[in-house]
Amino acid sequence: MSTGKGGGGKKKKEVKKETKLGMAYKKDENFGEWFSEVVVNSEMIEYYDISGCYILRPWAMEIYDLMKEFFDAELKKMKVKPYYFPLFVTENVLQKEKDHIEGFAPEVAWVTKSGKSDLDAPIAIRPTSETVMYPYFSKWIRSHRDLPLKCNQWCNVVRWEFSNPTPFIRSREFLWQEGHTAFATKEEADEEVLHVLELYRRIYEEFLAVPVSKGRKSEMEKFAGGLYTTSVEAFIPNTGRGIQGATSHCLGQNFAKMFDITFENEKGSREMVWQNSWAYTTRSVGVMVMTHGDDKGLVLPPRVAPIQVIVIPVPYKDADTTAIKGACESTVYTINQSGIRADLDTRENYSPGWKYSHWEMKGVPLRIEIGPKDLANKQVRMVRRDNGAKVDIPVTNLVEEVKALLDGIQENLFNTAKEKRDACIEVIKTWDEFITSLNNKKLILAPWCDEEEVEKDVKARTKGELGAAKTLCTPFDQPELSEGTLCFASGKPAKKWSYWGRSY
Ligand code: 87F
Repeated sequence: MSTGKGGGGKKKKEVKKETKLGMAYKKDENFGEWFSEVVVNSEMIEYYDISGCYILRPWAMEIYDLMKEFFDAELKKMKVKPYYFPLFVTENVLQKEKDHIEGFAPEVAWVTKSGKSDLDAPIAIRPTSETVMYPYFSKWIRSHRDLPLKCNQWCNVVRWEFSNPTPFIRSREFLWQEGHTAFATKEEADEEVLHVLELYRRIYEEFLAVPVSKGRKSEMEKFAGGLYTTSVEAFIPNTGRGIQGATSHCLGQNFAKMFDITFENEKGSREMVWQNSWAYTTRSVGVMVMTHGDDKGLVLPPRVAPIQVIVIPVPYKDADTTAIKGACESTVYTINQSGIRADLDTRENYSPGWKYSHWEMKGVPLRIEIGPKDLANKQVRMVRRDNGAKVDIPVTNLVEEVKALLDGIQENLFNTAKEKRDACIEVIKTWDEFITSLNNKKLILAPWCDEEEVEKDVKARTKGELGAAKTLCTPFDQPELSEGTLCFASGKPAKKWSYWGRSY
C-alpha cells in the first residue's frame, strides 16, 4: 500500500496538499470574480505585476495552439504565406493614415529611451501592423503578376487600454493572427472577406462550441480606415453583453492611396490594389471560458482540450494497486494510439477525490476512473464534465465509446450554449421595448434606419454606469422586414434588422 510522499507510518496521514480546491464565487452570483477565479485556478492565467498583462500558462497556450493548427492549415489552402514584421514602428509611418490612427492614438505605447538616454525619436509598439507592412507592400507589388499578395503573421500587439482589464477579454498585450492581403479587383477582396469570416465562425462554433452571428458592422463601429467591416459576434448571457469574436475587413483602396500600393495592369496602366485585413485573438479563449464554465471551474470543448481524457486510478485499501496502475497505463496508451489526447494522473500524494476536483477545475471533458471493481469486470467508469453523467464501459469498446462521448460532449456544449444565447434574443419594435430588453440583459434584434446620427443618439440616450448600447452587427441572416416597419429609435422607415446591446 502506498503511504504517499510523507510516508512516515501514520495511516490516515497519507494524503497531503488537500488544500485550496474549489471555487469561492458562483457564475450566477458574481460573474466577474468567478471569471478571474476560473482562469487562475484552472492554471490558464497567472496575474502579472503590470495591470492588464497576464501570463498565459500551458493550459491556455495549448488551446490557442490547437486553434492555430486548424487556422494555419486553412491559410495554406488559401495560399496565404507566413511573415514576421517588426514589433516597432516610427511615429512618421504610424501617423501616415490619419483616419486609421485617429481615435486609437491614446492607446499607442511608445519606447522613448534606451538605458538612461532618450532616443532621437520615440518608437511606437505596434497596436496592429497596417502601417508596418504597407510600405513594403508598396515596394513588393509592381505588376499584376505580383498579385494577389497574401500575408499572415502570428504575433503580439500592444494597446494601452484604460478600461477594466480582464484576462483574455481585454488585455494590454495580446496574441493574434493578422492577415493582410492585396488584390487586383474588389471582387476577389470581397470574396476573401467572407471566406475568412466563415473560418472564424468555424473556430468559434466548431472548436470553441460558442455560437456566433456573422454580420456587418455599422459605419460607426467599422474599422475607420477601411471600406467595410464584417465580424462574428458572440453573446455572454450572464452579463448581457455582446462580444466581438473576430473581424474581417475590406479596406478598399484607402491604404493603397496612402501608401502608394499600385500595380501595372495587363493593359499597361497603373491601378491601386484592393486590400483586406482580418484577425482573431486570444480573446476567443476567454469567450469560450465565459460561455461554458460553471461553478466547478472550466468546461472545455473536446476539440480544444489539451487533455481530452484524464485517467485516474482509484485504489481502495486492499486493492492490487499494481494491477490498477497497469490497467490505467494501458487505457491511456490505447486511447492515445487512436489520436485522442489522454493522460494519466499517477500522483500519490493526492486522493482520487482531490484529483476529480482538480481535473474538473481544469475542465477536462472526460474522466476515466479505474478501481478494483472495474478491473474485475473488465470495464472502466467514464464521467462527463459537461453534465456529470457516469457510464461503465467494457474495455473492449474503449476507443469507440470515448470517441462517441467526446463528440457528444462537443455537440452538447454547442447546443446548450446556443439555446441559452437564443433565449436571450429579443425582437423589439419600439424604444420602450428596447429599454426594457436592455435592462433585462437581452440581445436585441431591432429594425433600424441605418443612420449614423441615430446610432449616436441611441448611445447618448443609453449612457450610464453599465456603458451605452450600440449596434453589434447587422446579421447576414436577416428576418423578413415587412413593408412599413419603422426604426425603433428614430421612427423613420427601417432598412434592416440589427443586433444591439451593451458590449465588451
Ligand atoms: C489601437 C491603436 C492603434 C484597433 C488600434 O481589426 C491602432 C488601432 O488600427 C487600430 N486598435 N485598430 C484597428 C485594427 C484593424 C485591423 N488590423 C489588422 C483588424 C484586423 C487585423
